[in-house]
Amino acid sequence: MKNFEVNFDGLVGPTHNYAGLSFGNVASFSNASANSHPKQAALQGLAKMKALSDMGMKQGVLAPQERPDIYTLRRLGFSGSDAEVLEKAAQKAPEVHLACCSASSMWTANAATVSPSADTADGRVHFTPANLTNKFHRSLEPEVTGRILQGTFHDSKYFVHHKHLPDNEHFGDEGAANHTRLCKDYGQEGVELFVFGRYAFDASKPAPTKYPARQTYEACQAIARLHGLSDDNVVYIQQNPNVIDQGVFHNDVISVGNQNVLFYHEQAFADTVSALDEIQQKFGDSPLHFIKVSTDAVSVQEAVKTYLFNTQIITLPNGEMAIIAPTECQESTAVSSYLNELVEMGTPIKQVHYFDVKQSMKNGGGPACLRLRVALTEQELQAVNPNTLMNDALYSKLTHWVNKHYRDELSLDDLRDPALLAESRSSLDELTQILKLGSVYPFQRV
Ligand code: SUG
Repeated sequence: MKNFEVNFDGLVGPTHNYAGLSFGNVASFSNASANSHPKQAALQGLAKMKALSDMGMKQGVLAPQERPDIYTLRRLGFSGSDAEVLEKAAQKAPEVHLACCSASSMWTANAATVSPSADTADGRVHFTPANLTNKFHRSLEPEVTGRILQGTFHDSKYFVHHKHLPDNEHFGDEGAANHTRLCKDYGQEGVELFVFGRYAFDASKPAPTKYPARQTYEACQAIARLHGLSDDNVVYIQQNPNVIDQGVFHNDVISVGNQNVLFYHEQAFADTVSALDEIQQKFGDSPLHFIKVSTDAVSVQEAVKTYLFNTQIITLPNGEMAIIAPTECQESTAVSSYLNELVEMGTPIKQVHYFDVKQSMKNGGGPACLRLRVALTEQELQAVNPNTLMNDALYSKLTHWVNKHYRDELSLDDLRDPALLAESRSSLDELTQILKLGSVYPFQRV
């Protein structure tokens, strides 16, 4: 039986903007208030999905969320018609208004943590949406994310959906951005790596001092319990607090794994030696490639700027691995020469492909942020909502849909325009019909 790793990319929503909402995320802060280009952003994302599908990869798409989030604004005391709610919020609480307009659900690496059926006690694929408690704008996502995931993976014979963890910083959970799975084959039992930034219940343990650690150890443990993972197949690793303080707000900004490869920066983890020992011991005898990038070759600062580790490592149908990198890596002399050497080093990684996802990168989201990995058996893949799987027809429908509905450019001031709310809702209504997701959005449920 064949097994696949399917990348489910987030479709960029119509309100894509730069509001400087993510303290600790260097790109988000440095591009705050710049005008954004939602149409270009969505088309860049679709081009990456189409290219991976053309390489013979299985590729899916996850719908964006409804923004502006009028329901949250009402919960926070703004009243009147939808247009009045929007205008009052923009005037009286501009930061809250901007947070409720973010298209941040595009980074589906933060949508959920997923454990494939080969790893779980009941032999089904488990999903837990991330609660994203550390950032207000992102904490608005998990409810609808859960519905979108259920609309995509709806057969309970194969798929189990958990509720997101309690909405509290003690259980701060950022989903697959801090989770990597190593395995021999996607369908075989793997070792799941849960990377966290701090211990919530023990303040004496090391933690970053400048920027927040978004993920806790306790959240990782809760996910492993919910998913029915065996302790023999799980490794908990603390991120190096110093790299969080240099802008590594998620582990996928400093390391990435695929099958028998772990690609990481030498400063990524708090205690690298014991982490790698435990991984090796739990992985068993077969070859495991730990590809370490030294600070001399690429500094942490350069890694954060170029997103060398926010690359996707994919296994092509011919068995070779390829790195899907942002063009920022190509533009850096240090990183591009490292990548040129990497493909000659004798590791399974043999190719590099560069993609322009600059609209997303300007908010700190690289190729790997834009996708949620779901390892599936052939039968499980058959059970996925087929309308969400990329092919020529879906690509052309979605590019047409973006061109029809999205604005070319948005300023932060445009986010108070009630016409944008109407455009956003009518486009999403049409999208749920294209993807046959059902009524997942609040405006469709009243
Ligand atoms: O959570 N940026 C996102 C980027 C998420 C990247 N994901 C992964 N590394 N997997 C974040 O910080 C910025 C929004 C703004 O500033 O407008 C933002 O939310």
